[in-house]
Amino acid sequence: MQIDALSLFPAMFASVMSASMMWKAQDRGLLSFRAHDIRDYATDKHRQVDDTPYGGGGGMILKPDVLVRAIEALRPARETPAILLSPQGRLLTHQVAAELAHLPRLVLVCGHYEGIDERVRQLAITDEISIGDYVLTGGELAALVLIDAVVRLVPGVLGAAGATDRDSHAHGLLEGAHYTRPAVFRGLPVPAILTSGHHAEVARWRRRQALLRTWQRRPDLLEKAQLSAEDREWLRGQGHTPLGPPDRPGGS
Ligand code: 4GY
Repeated sequence: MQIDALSLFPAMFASVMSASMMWKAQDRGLLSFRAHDIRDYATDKHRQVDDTPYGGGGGMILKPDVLVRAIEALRPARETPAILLSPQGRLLTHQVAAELAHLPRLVLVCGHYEGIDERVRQLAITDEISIGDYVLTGGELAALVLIDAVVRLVPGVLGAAGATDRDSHAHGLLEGAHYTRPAVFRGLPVPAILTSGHHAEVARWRRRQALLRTWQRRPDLLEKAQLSAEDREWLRGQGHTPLGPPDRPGGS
């Protein structure tokens, strides 16, 4: 996968992209990443990238000529999405990340200051994504969040042990608790079932922990999750009143 980011502060990408899994993905040849300076696409002698807004009001707006030229230079193929990171975009979820992880190439556009000229959206942006309902000073941190969420889903990036199908949200439930040695820590024991060696019982316990945690912390997710008859039966036994969708064939 090739990812190109456009930013006025391309140095913001360096530390995140040269650590941990993002580094390994590049080292293994699974990801090619480059951050580009929007200012390199300015043509006047002052290399001006922003200007005051028509109609007044404060702040600066990224100039459309510079930004459209930059996006077009990085996006020779019409199939490559040019994604603007903004609070006005569709919310980034596991499903959105999984959809993007299939694509061979992404161009990420990071605004700064008050925003971008609307005509950039009309002419050169194909998708707009938000990482949450809050406002950042620029799109760079949002782009890094998107890159991390997408790249870890690219086959081979996490290696054999890093199965992403067990992730929180992959099946619409939160993950349950995890434990490692020691067996007792400051008086707190590891649940006995995990050291019992009964794999089917462990799997059932984990499923129930995930159901319980999702019910307690994110009941909205439980409403949408695909639950088996056994899941619903068990939740009812815990006092949960089932309001979610009816059982679906193949739900596990
Ligand atoms: N939230 N999700 C976000 C953001 C900053 C002004 C446009 C967000 O994705 N991006 O807050 N971005 C703004 C700053 C220009 C981007």
